[in-house]
Amino acid sequence: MFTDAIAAISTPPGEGGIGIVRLSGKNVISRVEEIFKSCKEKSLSTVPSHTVHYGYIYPDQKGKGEAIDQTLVTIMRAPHTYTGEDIVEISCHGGTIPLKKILEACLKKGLRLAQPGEFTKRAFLSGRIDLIQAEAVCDIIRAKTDLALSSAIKQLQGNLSIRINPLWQKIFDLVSHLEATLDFTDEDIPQINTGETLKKIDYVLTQIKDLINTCSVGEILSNGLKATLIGKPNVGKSSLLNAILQNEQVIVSSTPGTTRDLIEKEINISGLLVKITDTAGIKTSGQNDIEEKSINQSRKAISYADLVLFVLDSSQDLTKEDLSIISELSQHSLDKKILVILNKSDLKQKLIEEKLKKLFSFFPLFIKTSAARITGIKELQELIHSLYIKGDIDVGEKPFVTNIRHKNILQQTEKSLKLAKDSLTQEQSEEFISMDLRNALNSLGELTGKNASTDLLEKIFSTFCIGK
Ligand SMILES: Nc1nc2c(ncn2[C@@H]2O[C@H](COP(=O)(O)OP(=O)(O)OP(=O)(O)O)[C@@H](O)[C@H]2O)c(=O)[nH]1
Ligand SMILES: [Mg+2]
Repeated sequence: MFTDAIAAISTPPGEGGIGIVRLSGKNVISRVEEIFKSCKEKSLSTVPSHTVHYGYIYPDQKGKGEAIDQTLVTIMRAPHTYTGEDIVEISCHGGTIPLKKILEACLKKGLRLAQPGEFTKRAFLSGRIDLIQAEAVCDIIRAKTDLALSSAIKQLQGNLSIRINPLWQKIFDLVSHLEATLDFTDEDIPQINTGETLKKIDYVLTQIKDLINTCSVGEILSNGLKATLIGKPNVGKSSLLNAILQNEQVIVSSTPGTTRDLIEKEINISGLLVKITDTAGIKTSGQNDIEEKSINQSRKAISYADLVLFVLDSSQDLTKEDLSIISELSQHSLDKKILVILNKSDLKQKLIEEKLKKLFSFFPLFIKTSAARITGIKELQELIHSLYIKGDIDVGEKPFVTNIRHKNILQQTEKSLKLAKDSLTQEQSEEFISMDLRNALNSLGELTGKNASTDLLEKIFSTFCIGK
């Protein structure tokens, strides 16, 4: 455990109803006692744990000079605290000056200013939470939607760790057995059974693959769904975006080629963060340099998207531009979801949905809209939501891998396990099998933090805010 004590302002800068200075570590209660005058004449050193006390904080010593602020002081004694150490939280009025002065008073009593994420780092180092849970704290703070929050809180409650820990244990048992047979050749340790060992490795591999498969959805949960509006000029892409956003944020005009740069807007569709990019209408070729560049940009935007919203003007027959986009999209039909929007449904219709479906069998979904009359927009949003929420994202207890560090480690573990499996089936020396399994074990240990290096911890916690 640490021998020093830390302090920081835990609430965000600016004005607020209340502000909190948080302290953790050795002797924090007795140090606050020196500057806190309880209105009920209580001594903080003897009050029970997890109790709140009303009184005044002074700059140097209680009762000496002018009080800084009227406060509520919460006392939490080790070990049942966030950091596992004694914690004091001073709630004062939420202004920059009272918070700053209370923090200064604490620092004068020998506390040190906490580094970013240091409270959570102490929680991790004291074994209160593992590294996956520590990272979830950051995800909770940064969650942009209900779904992101729901996934992060489950991660904090340990739903991913519960899946990882038994896998780590299984590999650990295999490695221990293998290394024992290698180290103590004279003793009576039974040789490993190839069939059984393969079975065990396969089991862990399947579990790891299952988790890796959740990464793409996990990415959508944490960073949002990337949707791109694609179509030839003038079909109403920008008008559709405005209709979805419910205001005129993007320029619309009857002149084809209005949109030139990519425009990204965020919208929260029932808890799902959707980042919609409006693009320049794609023509078979641009007439000038700027048009050519805009068209190329649009093509690139297709490759970034999770979901392509392909817009057609249903009041016109298909043109060669539509057909060329369709042929381009057909190459993405396996790696992306594609939704065909038949816009301008308020005008006399030339495109018949049924005929189109036959023509382009790879398009899974069609929807009719009128950006001008704002019809079909709600249905479009519901369709996007149901495509992911009822489709890929089952918001049950199943964990999603939302963190790129976790994804990389799981892929690394998968690689090592496959190598171990190969070594085993090729009847290579047990040293090789043991080495591959140990690599897998170390990777998983890095994931939960069992064997995370100081550098790694530094890297992770430095992205946290101060006071967390
Ligand atoms: N009647 C009708 N007109 C529409 C509809 N949606 C868009 N428009 C009109 O179609 C024209 C083109 O709309 P935009 O939203 O600028 O089309 P775009 O696809 O973004 O065009 P570019 O940016 O040039 O590629 C404008 O005059 C819109 O008012 C619709 O649903 N019905
Ligand atoms: Mg436009």
